[in-house]
Amino acid sequence: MESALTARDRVGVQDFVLLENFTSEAAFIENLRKRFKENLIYTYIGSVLVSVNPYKELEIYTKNHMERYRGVNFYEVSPHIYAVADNSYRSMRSERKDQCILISGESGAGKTEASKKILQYYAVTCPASEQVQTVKDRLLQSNPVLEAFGNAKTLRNDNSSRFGKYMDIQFDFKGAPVGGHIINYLLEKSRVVHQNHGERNFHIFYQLIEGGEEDLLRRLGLERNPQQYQYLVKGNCPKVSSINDRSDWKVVRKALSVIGFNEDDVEELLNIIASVLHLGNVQYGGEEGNACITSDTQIKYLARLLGVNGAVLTEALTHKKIIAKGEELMSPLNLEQASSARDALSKAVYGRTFTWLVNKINTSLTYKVHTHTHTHTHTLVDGLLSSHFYLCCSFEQFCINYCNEKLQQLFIELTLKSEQEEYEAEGITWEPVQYFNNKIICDLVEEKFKGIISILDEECLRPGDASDITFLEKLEDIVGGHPHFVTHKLADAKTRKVMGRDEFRLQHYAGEVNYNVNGFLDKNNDLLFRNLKEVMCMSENKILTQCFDREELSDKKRPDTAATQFKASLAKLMEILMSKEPSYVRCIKPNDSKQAGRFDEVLIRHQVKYLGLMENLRVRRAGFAYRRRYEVFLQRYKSLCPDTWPNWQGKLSEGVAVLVKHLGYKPEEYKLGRSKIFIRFPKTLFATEDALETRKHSLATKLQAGWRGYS
Ligand code: AD9
Ligand code: MG
Repeated sequence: MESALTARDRVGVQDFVLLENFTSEAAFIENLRKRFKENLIYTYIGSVLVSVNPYKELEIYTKNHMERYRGVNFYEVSPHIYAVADNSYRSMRSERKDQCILISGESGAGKTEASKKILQYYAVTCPASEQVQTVKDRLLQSNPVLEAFGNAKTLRNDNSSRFGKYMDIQFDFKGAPVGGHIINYLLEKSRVVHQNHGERNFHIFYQLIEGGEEDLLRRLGLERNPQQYQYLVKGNCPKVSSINDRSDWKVVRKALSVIGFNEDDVEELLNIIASVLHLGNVQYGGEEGNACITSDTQIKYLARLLGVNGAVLTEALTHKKIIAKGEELMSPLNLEQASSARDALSKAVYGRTFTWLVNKINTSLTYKVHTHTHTHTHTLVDGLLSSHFYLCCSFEQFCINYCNEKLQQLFIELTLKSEQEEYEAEGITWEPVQYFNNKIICDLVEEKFKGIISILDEECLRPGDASDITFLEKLEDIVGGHPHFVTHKLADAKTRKVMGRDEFRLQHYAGEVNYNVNGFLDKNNDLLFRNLKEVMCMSENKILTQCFDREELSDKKRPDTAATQFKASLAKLMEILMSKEPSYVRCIKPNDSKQAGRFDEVLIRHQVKYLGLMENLRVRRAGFAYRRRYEVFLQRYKSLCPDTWPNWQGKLSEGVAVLVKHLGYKPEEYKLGRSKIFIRFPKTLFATEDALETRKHSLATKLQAGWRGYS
């Protein structure tokens, strides 16, 4: 039998708080490596779950595994995503408090897979009636649909979520899921019209082309060859070995009907998807710089599929409506303007259809209130975080990194808060922990009037010569003195070497990032020419009539900019999350080649840093490494003390006091709270674990000797 000591040597500790040298990043990574080698992909930091993507199927997600984690305390079984799901579910039921699970990590780290595992866990283990079964099915089936429309093959992940997702599940008083709600954030719309080399557009396009039935494709005017479509050829990557578009198409079609889409809905939806492909093939030519459309083939299809007038659409794709001296004039677009108007239309149509899709799924998940109205919600948040470590970032990454900062702030605040609350509840003196508060960076980005977003908005609204460069200059004027901000002009000689003149650099909590201001104004404006909007408002496509509201045309007020909308939705999200009890899953990607068994230390060290794991561990270890409820502690170790073994009769806390005295714990090594024992150093606990192991070993030897005696 392997002793506890050698087992620890081989597989590491299952909770980082038990690391002797808890401030050492090297020790942290070594522990992760040991466990990864043994296929132990999960490790805790207290109640935070750290997960390393194994890039292979592990036999740890069976129904048996689910059963094993049901109703069991965190530390009785090895770390698992099911333990987090189950604990969170039980807290919701017993404490009647809303819960949320925040899943973070860089692209390809396993966030989406983790959220699916949690959902499956609830689908299998929660009670179900017929009505509940429908909700469960719909919750599960919303995944393939959202992935078809919102995921794509990127260089980092063959199934990368190109949007952030917040998913609420409502449970009734019996603990059965009775409804749900999804909010989507920041769909990467630019992917619809452009993909980098080796990447693809959203899955749905390929699924439709590869899997769509003959007569469907005929109706949509599509050919069964993705290479025919301008919007699908940019990345030069029509096929991906890990993806079967044809069978995925079947899965998606089925999922749509489970969610409650009827044939009409599906037809209108596919009309739109096909229209985007036709739009991409609209080519411009023209004399004297004025754009005109070279062939009307696409316009014919577009007119039919979108239910719009072809001539009006043609005009809108080649002209811009301007109002001069109170009169409306059509001003011709040049080739470049026309192509970007066309692409803006494709992005708007796709983006709004995606939001429509989410709303439609939400309608199907809406909880129909019956006799009981008391529900608690459970939230899963996936995909809002991605890597900081791009050399140079764009507007989109700026938004994502801003979100990272906010979530980090929430994480630190809530971790500290829950530590503090636990100490108070247990009657133990709280020892304050020093930590870096990244509020200063959040303020730099979001503060009213003098934050980066406000400055950007102002430039977007300013008529005249506003440009990306004037935006950069404004930044220098207003936030130039901020300790976390620098530009080429303001930087010291060393930093200047690694910065372009059109960049600004933010010192994020996890490291420095350069942002190139190119495109910031356009992307933040996210404008669609008025006449294109008008055409869409006239569309007879039932989905588009919901996406393009005529009121938008009459409304004189400008819509909010992209960054301001995002800031508002983020503020709302933070408010929701603050009101819930959080659990965290921190996902780590072991290598950049999507390979099983490869542990790339440099890459992992980066992630440990930007996920703030060392900081998290420090906070968690500031007081006591280990804490356990009295009954759990006594149950596990009572055999080590004759006075508590086999059955302790008195109060649990007194039993534990007797037990630790017998084990020789020194007063500075532990504290007894109201319901828990707190142990300061891991070595104390290890000594007790080893004593337990030795006892089991000697019992087993005696038993064997006994049997031999009888045979
Ligand atoms: V992104 O930010 O959406 O680009 P995610 O969501 O973090 O990213 P995802 O969950 O999609 O990554 O995981 C990427 C791939 O890793 C999956 O398609 C699986 O092939 C693989 N993976 C992730 N987690 C597991 C796991 N627990 N077991 C086996 C896994 N494979
Ligand atoms: Mg994902």
